[in-house]
Amino acid sequence: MATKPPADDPAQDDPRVSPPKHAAAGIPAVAHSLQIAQRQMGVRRTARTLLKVNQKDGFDCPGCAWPEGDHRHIAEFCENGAKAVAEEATLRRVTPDFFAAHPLADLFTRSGYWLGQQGRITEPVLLERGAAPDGEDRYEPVSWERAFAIIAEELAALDSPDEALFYTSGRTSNEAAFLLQLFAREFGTNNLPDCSNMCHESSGSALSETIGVGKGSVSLEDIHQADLIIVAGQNPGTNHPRMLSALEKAKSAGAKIISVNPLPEAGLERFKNPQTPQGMLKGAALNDLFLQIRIGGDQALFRLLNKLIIGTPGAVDTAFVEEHTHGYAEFAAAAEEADWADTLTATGLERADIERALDMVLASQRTIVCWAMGLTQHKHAVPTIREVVNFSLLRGNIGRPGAGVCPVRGHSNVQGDRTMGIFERPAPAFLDALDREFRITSPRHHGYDVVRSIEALRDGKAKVFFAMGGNFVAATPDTHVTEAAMRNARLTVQVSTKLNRSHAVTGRRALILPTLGRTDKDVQAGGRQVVTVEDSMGMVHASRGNLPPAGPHLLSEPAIVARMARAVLGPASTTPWEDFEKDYATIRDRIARVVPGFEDFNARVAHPGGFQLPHAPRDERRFPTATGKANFTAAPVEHPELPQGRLLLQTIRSHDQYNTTIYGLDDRYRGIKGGRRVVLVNPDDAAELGLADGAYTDLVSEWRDGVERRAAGFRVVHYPTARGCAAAYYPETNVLVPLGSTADTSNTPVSKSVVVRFEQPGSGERAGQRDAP
Ligand SMILES: Nc1nc2c(c(=O)[nH]1)N[C@H]1C(S)=C(S)[C@@H](COP(=O)(O)OP(=O)(O)OC[C@H]3O[C@@H](n4cnc5c(=O)[nH]c(N)nc54)[C@H](O)[C@@H]3O)O[C@H]1N2
Ligand SMILES: Nc1nc2c(c(=O)[nH]1)N[C@H]1C(S)=C(S)[C@@H](COP(=O)(O)OP(=O)(O)OC[C@H]3O[C@@H](n4cnc5c(=O)[nH]c(N)nc54)[C@H](O)[C@@H]3O)O[C@H]1N2
Ligand SMILES: [Mo]
Repeated sequence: MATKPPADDPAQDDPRVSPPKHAAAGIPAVAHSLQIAQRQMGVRRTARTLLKVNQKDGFDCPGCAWPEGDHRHIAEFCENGAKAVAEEATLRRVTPDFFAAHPLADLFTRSGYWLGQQGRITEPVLLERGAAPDGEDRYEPVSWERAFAIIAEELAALDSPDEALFYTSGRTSNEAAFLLQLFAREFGTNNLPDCSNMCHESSGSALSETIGVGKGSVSLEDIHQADLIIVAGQNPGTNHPRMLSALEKAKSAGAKIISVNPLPEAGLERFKNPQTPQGMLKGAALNDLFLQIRIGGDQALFRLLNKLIIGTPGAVDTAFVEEHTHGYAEFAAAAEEADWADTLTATGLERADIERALDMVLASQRTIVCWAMGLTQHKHAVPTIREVVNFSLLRGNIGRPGAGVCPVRGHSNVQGDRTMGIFERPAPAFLDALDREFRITSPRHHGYDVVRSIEALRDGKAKVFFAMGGNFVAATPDTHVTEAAMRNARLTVQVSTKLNRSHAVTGRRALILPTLGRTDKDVQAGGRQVVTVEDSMGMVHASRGNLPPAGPHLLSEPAIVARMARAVLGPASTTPWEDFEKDYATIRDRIARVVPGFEDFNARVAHPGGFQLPHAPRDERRFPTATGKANFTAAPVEHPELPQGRLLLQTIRSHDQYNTTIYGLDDRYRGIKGGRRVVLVNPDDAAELGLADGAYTDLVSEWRDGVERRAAGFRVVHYPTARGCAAAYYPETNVLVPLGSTADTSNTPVSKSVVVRFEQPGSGERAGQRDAP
């Protein structure tokens, strides 16, 4: 039967290991995604659903935030998009019977994979810890009315609105996000942490300060027109597969590609485009140069390149620098100090590699730098990205075709949620507009981000936690600290499509509120609704689900916020929450009046393909920064220090996962099958450390607070990563990331450079580990 979840919860530390692949996509990708899709939803629904992904009258893919482009193929194919859709459109269901059979203590022992495989949640449920006569805490059905009354009761009991936290994950539509932030501010808090705090916050911080807008400056067309594309700290073959088609197109127009990564990632080596017969069989090599950098070495690399550019006569675009930038002299003086020997140490690269990169940079008139978590999740992430901006400014590569900075976003609407005001440090101008429109008084003091939210829960300063999607407990650092913090809450509320670990670690009272996903048809009193999203390149477009919802009791995200708001704020609120729920166009009318760039929102989003938001640096070479110009910055160069006998661990995604959602236990491109508790180590480092391939080891993280953080029972895999570096999957390794280890300025957890030592597992044997810590 197509829809049965796996009965057992397999151990995840005994994979089959084969050499990594050198090409991505192709026939295995199609086969693998269809297999996963049909397992979840059968053959007919698979066909019906996958045909609607990213079509102009269909829904926005709940996978990544890569843009669609104007010429869509019928069923533009993306393996991981297909898996994301299958995961949501599954025919498996989690009903109240499931919760009766699986008390909290049982859910807690399950892996994230097993929990997710159970299917879509169909009814609201409530758990009251310690209330069951048999002593077994379990979720029980609760009416929506009662659920909202409980939220109202717990919020009313707080000493201050700042004791409540409203988390958002990046799948939430613009409409739901706008309502949630409005509700939070009307209630009286800016505590709006979101997944962005753990993701591209460093990009936002670096870009707003230097170019005046916290978003990337390129469109898909620019990618197609570039001479040189540098992909630094990103694994598009797995995480943004459709980006490979864009890179292929750029290449066929003559572009060169440099990838900067400690790992040789299959998609960048060779891409087999499933859209063309030729591509499917042979594929195209994408990479012209692979810089196998040491983790955390990027700032040093870009700084030296910048010095070399400045030292090359005629290489700096002096007209651009003079007219549009600020701080050049100071920056040039700092760059002058960059030193070959230090850079080679920091990067682990050869001099010849950097010289080749420089030649390609100087030969290019239009350069784009793309990046993702490999740059954002380090202590010095913000100065690293600022250095990328310096690099772009030097040759005038911002604000003209085929050039720019391109942080590639993660969740499909994470950028839109921020545009809608999901931010703990909102701009005063945004709050002024919100207040005028709704005749409210938003608080002006900043709220908590993700890390500060955990600290607040831990310290008893926050007592109600509400999550619009996501999996806060598993996605955040320092798992044991976070779990203890969560249990301190009086009430935790999870608005979710599927089960995850955050449902197994709860406050004293816990609600699970089941909601519609992207693929579900959304019908309200005012008729069939569409929602809107913004992709990584600032294109806003409509998304229309077409499947019957997972059950009759689900509410949409906007409906949940609207009803919660009415229950909590009562008649004192003059906001028309009921109208908002009935007809989302009325929400968009308000967005149009509050958020710049959304004028005439309803009319413009009705246009197939949507519209592009303005971006002053990209469109007019105008830089709305404090100096009124694009800012060069000259931070000291840093790179992680590594004591003897330790490696720098980065925590990454496998090919079969979407963040904490585990689709399967394989990482095909890296040659890992049937398990996730692996650690990838360079064979030379392994030899020095006495780590045989296939041996089991505990990972112990070392951090200045002296607390021991251990992830037990990982199988060692000898792998061609850069020297001094190791890699293992997230979220299994989040237990190793100290809560206090965050990026300067952005406060993003440092998930990509954790200093670890290796210890023999206590038992001397593998322990049959699942992924639950
Ligand atoms: N299928 C699928 N798609 C996804 C996701 C998913 O989990 N699954 N997640 C989505 C989300 S929310 C996000 S944010 C993105 C994440 O997309 P990515 O950022 O591609 O995801 P990661 O797996 O974290 O990979 C980080 C990459 O950076 C490299 N790296 C690590 N440290 C360094 C460094 O110091 N320097 C350099 N130059 N490189 C480094 C790693 O080797 C790896 O290739 O993908 C989105 N899309
Ligand atoms: N160690 C380490 N930690 C990391 C990272 C890392 O690279 N390393 N990456 C970080 C990054 S980049 C990110 S973005 C975060 C991700 O953090 P989150 O966004 O919190 O986590 P997800 O795993 O994406 O959330 C998955 C859950 O969202 C719910 N969901 C899915 N679709 C919907 C929907 O349409 N509506 C609602 N309401 N719920 C839905 C489902 O219940 C599902 O279980 O993790 C961060 N944590
Ligand atoms: Mo992300």
